[in-house]
Amino acid sequence: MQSQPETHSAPPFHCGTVSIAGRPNVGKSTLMNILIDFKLSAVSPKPKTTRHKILGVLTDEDYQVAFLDTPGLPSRRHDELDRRLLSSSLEAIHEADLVVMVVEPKPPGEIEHRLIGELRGESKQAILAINKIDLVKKPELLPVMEAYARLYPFLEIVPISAVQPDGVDTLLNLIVRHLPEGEPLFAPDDVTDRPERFLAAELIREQVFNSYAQEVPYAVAVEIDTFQEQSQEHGGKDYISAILYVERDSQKAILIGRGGAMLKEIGTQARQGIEALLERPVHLELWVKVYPDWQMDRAFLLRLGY
Ligand SMILES: Nc1nc2c(ncn2[C@@H]2O[C@H](COP(=O)(O)OP(=O)(O)O)[C@@H](O)[C@H]2O)c(=O)[nH]1
Ligand SMILES: [Mg+2]
Repeated sequence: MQSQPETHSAPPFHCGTVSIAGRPNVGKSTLMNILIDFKLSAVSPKPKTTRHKILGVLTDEDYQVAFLDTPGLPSRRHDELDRRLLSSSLEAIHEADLVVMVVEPKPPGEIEHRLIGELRGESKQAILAINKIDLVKKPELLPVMEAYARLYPFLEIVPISAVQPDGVDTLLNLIVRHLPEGEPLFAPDDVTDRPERFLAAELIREQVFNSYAQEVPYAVAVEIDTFQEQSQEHGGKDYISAILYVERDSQKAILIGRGGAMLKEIGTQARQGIEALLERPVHLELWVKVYPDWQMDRAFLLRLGY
């Protein structure tokens, strides 16, 4: 190819897929939401809130990053759902141009060793983000950074706090710097490839995770039954009806609450979240059904996009 005399040298455009990996509850979804500046991925104080590989796209003048939030590596593999969570997390690592491995400011444990094994297997380019540094004192960080540096040739090791947020801009700059040059894959306004009905179901599931104690959230699957935009029957609001599947009658009773109070509360919270997402008024109806062992039903899991 003949070299052209350059009159304007625009900075190169960096573009690529970045998988956010790590054990459950380290703050992967919180980090992705803050990075893309959009409340896309469900967040709760409980591990394994995320059940899908979720794409979040961030576009700027000279870069586009396609982040993949992942369920994270579970420590156990009991049922079909666990297996799917693990395989979609591993898939996301394989697909990525770059992996951001998120850890807590603690020495590496079994899951971290396993994850690094996966990275090593493919000689993956990876950045380590040590999250939740707001919870520890500075001197505690250094030995953690050293321990990780010994385990894998991370491109960068960046201490951050996704909630404050602190260090996230630095992290983003480093991510972009290490992405290949290339053309954008998504339109500038695209935030995700997930349809609105998926995001609505996730907002409902997030409320369940934030409103109930241990057992119930893990027993719940949410399916959007009807999604009618600007329904005439509902005064021009979007009409959404969703089914919350639980495994047992006892869970159904807990989910609904005395006189339906709990379900009503979840409905109100979720509706507000969905309205913020769609920027339209919404009429939301929630139904509860018992479906024993839905976590074992491969076809059902596929239907829900797991
Ligand atoms: N103190 C603190 N908490 C955080 C931070 N990042 C996330 N969290 C909390 O950790 C919990 C799990 O976060 P989430 O993003 O759902 O983790 P994920 O399972 O890795 O996606 C939530 O309660 C978050 O608010 C952080 O930087 N500092
Ligand atoms: Mg998550």
